[in-house]
This record gives sequence, structure tokens and C-alpha cells, in this order.
Amino acid sequence: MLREAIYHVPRDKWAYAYDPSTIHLRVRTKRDDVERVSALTGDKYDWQRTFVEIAMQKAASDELFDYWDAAVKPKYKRLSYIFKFTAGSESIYILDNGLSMTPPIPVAGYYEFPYIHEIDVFKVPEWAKEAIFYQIMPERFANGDPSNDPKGTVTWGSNPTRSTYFGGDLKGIMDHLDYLVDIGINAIYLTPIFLSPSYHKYDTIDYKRVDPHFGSNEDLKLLVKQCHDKGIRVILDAVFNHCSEQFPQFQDVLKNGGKSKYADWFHINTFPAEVKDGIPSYDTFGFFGNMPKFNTANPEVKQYLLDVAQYWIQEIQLDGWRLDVANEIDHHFWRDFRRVVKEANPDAYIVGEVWSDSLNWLMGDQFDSVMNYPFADKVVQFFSGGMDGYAFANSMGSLVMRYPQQTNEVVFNMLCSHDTPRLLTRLDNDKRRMKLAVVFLFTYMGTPCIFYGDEIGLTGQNDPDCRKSMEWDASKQDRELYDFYKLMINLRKAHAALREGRFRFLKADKNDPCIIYERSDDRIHYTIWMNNTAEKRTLTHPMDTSDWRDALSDVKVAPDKGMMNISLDPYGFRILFRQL
Ligand code: ARE
Ligand code: CA
Repeated sequence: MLREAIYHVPRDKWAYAYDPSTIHLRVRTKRDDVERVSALTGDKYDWQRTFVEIAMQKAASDELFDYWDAAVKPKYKRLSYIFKFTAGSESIYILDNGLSMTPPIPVAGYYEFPYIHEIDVFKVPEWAKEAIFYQIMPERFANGDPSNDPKGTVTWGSNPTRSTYFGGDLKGIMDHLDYLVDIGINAIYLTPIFLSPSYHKYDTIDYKRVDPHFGSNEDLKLLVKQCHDKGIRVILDAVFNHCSEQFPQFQDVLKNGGKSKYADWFHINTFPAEVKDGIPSYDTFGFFGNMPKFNTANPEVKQYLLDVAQYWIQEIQLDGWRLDVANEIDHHFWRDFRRVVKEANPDAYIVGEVWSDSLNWLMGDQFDSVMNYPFADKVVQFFSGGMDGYAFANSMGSLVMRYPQQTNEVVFNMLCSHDTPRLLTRLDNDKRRMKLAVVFLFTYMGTPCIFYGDEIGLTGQNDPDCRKSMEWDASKQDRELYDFYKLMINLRKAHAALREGRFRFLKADKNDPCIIYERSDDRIHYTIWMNNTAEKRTLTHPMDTSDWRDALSDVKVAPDKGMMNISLDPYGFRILFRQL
């Protein structure tokens, strides 16, 4: 056994309370190196009577490691434990004070989970486990009220530039809620809507005023009410890292320099606050002088922004916030943000925009979830033919092991967004590949999100091309694709196993882009078969029961002498299920 590969620490994603009575333990070993791992657990004050050896499951694997997990329900809310690794006749143990070749005497040096305090348990909103999100850029979705169109609004359907206005607004969204209900959407994420000088509104002037080009605060209140009446939750975009240079407090700094009472609201490096040779003398988002960065450690700024966060939850019964440039704001701010938001709405969903490993914000004291760009990148890479099944399974395994299970169950899984090229474009406009990616999205763990228009075939390279105005002429919509999204969303909504069931790859081989994976809970077992190639393929896998049916056609599918043989067209797939 390769001891150097063994890793566990009694904290964060390796040891955490999943709920008030359950502790999740994880430990890592070199891939395919260890046959069995068990957790030797008990109560340090009564070891003899509470000792239990728990066989750990191989939860995931990546290129280098196997990850083992177990859920432990300690009798007295506390746990002492060690791990035992077995390969052939060799056994070794790890505990808090190191490695041992012989069974360590309980409990000195054992790992400890001292006590499960309910107040410490990381809770995520249950509704997010059933959510099917739809991301809308209000400027581009539908123009319901031409009277509020900005000057210079272009014809709907024109090619977008970095400063084009199409006249989309909140009324337009209200006019199309039945479209969202029809496809099966039950949650929407709106990109920024407050007063701002740009079409994208990521540079805010007034955080408590809907931009008149989108409508009024009353319109927003009505939109959310109509959404709630139709079973649709609503989250807004919190742009708290920075504001617009027209934000009144920043204007005061521009005017009064260091004497401004708002000078410490921002990170002014040298006065006067100005942009010289394209470089601002103050911190900004990126190097955009029109996006001055807030000093969120300043109690006045924190109070101001937390008041905004609370205001909209109380004012319109908002269901949560997506946090713009979340990783560039301090953790103190986010801890206070979670406390304020969850006090206002305990079911609020907090999803941070962080493009890389986000464990720092996902320990239960800040975000519930993050926008899962690493997931999107790997899924797109796999279905565009960029990796084999083995590498894809490794990628998914590595991602799942990044976060506690609570986040894995509500992580914001999109395949593209307003900051990336469109999914169909990323898959070389091959709808067959796109459909496989969509099947994966709706049969995988986490909270799926559709970027508006993907479902009817919108294409687009990177920003701004990915932000075309929505196509409402049914004759120009890809209705077959729309029906496919609807089919997959309905399937996911019909079976909890596809949302919360255990996930495992059954086939994921080197030099083979075909995969088989399963989702299962104690009631139903799914196997999903994918031919991610341009040739006909027959996939086989040992199956010893004959009660399998096709989840889409309900046709019986029987194995032959204990082997299931599934013939698939190029880029074809099958979803089989059996009741347990
Ligand atoms: C756009 C173009 C710029 C152009 C600018 C000129 O992208 O190239 O110079 O227009 O006006 C908003 C608008 C954008 C606009 C931007 C700046 O939507 O259209 O830029 O403002 O004016 C990183 C951040 C991430 C951020 C992306 C864009 O980490 O937080 O960059 N995303 C949020 C929003 C954006 C928004 C802003 C931030 C600003 O979602 O829509 O942009 O509020 C790697 C890195 C990531 C990086 C990512 C994308 O993966 O790991 O950190 O994201 O690339 O660049
Ligand atoms: Ca309008």
C-alpha cells in the first residue's frame, strides 16, 4: 500500500456533520491500491460499548486516488475514530497522531469529531434539490413594454455588441411565464436588474431601484408574485464586489477626494481617484474604471449592502441571491451576509459565482452552492470528444470530492452562461452531442440550470455573442430540442433517484468515449448508457435481473445470459430503470 497517498483530516470535506445526527467521513488512498477500508468508530467515554467497525464505500475515483466515504450516526453526537486499510495480508491504520502498523489502543491519538451542534450543521434549502433553474438576462429575454425601451434600442434579433439595447424588461418575462412552466422550470435566476448605465447592469447606481428600462419596483414585486403563484422561485444577482462609477458615494469621492466621508467605502490607492493611461488609481473589478470595488470590510459598506440583501428578501419574498465576483469579497462579509439572509428567509438559496475550487466558502457558514463552471467545462470537453470515458469519470470524481455532500446536492450545474459561449456552439453545433450533454445534466447530481434560449437552439460565441435576444418566432425555434429538454426535465422531476440518488460510473474506460452510469436509491435503479461516438456501438454490462425497462418508452429490456447488450446509434443513449 502506498502510505503517502493516504489522507484524512478531521474537518471540512473530510469529516463534517451532514445533518444533526449524521457525520460523513471521507478518506483517500492511491487509486486501485487498497481493497478494503473501514472506520473504527466509537464514543471516547464509552468505547467498549459503542465501538462499531464500519465498512467504507468507494464514493469516487480520480486519476490518482480512490475516495472512500461512510455516514456514521454516533449514539451520543460525538465520535472518535481511526481508519483501517487492508490490501492482501497487509493492514495499516491512520489516526490523528499518524500511521500505525498494529491496531492502535483506543482512544489515545484517535481522530475526533467532538460534538455535533445543530447550530453548526451546514443546511441547504430543500427546494434547491428539486429545482430546475432557468437563467434570464432580462435585457435579452422579451420586450413586454416598448415604452420603457432605452434610446437607440435595436430590432429584436439583431447581432448583440457590448453596448446594444434590445429593450427586454420584466413585463416581457411576465408575458412568458407559461413558456417556462410548460418546459418544467420551477426557478429562475435573473442577471442584474437595478439602476445601471449598462445593458448588463453589472455596474449598479442604485441597489434599491429597478432600472426604469426594465420597469418599476412594483413590476418586480408583481413578477415574483406571479412566479410564486406558478411554483417558480426567483433569485437575483447581488453585485456587491463593485458598483458603477456613477454610484453617488463614489461620485462624492471623485468630487471631494480624500476628504469625502465615503473615501473609505472604496479601495482608493492614490488620490485623486482617477483613471490614467487606462489604469484606475483605485481598485476595480478587472481593470474597469467604471466598476470601483467596494471596501466590504468597512462597517458602513457592509451595513449598506446587507441592508440591500435583506430589503429585497423582505420586500418581494425573494428566494435567494447569486453572488457576483463572490471570491473577491472578504469572508467576514459573506458570513454576516448568510446570517442576515437566512434570518430573513431560512430557505434562501445562496449561490456564489466562483469559477474554481470554492471549499473556502462552502463549509456551511457562507454559500450553499456555487456556479459549477468546472463541471460545465468537463462535460462540454467530454461531449465534444475531448476526452475518453476514463478521464471524464476521473473529472467528475474529483469534482464531487471537492465539497461536502450538502453542496453536491444543490451545486449550480449549468452547461453555459452569459459569460461563456453557448452550449450548442461549444459542441460544434452538433445537436446530437448537445442532447447527450443535456441527458447528463438532468440525470446528474446537483441543481441543473438552463441558460435562456439553449432549449430552442440559440448559438453564440463568447460575450457578447452568447447574449442574443431570445427567439420567440416558433417557426425559428428548434421545437424538437425544446421537447427534448422538456422530456428530460420531466424525467428528472418524476424520480428522486435522478436528483438525490447515489451516482456511480459502471463503464468509463481509457480510449473509449462511451459510458454507462447509474443513479439509485432504495426504490428505483437507473442505468444510463451513452454512445459518445459517431459510429453505431453496442454496449454491454453484466446485469443479473430481467426487470429492466426503458425509462422513455417503457419497453421491457432483458439481459441475455446475465449480460445487458444495448445497441446505440451514433451519439445515442438509453435510460433503463427497474423498481427495487
Ligand atoms: C465585457 C467583456 C470584456 C470587455 C468589457 C467591456 O467580457 O472583455 O472588456 O465587456 O465593456 C460584466 C459584463 C461583461 C463585461 C464586464 C466588464 O457582463 O460583459 O465585460 O462586466 O465590464 C471573471 C470573474 C467573474 C466575472 C467574469 C466576467 O471571476 O466574476 O470574469 N463574471 C461576473 C459576471 C459578468 C460581469 C462581471 C462579473 C462584472 O458574471 O457577467 O461582467 O460584474 C476564468 C477565470 C474566471 C473569469 C473567467 C471569465 O475562468 O477563472 O475568474 O471570470 O475566466 O473571464
Ligand atoms: Ca422594453
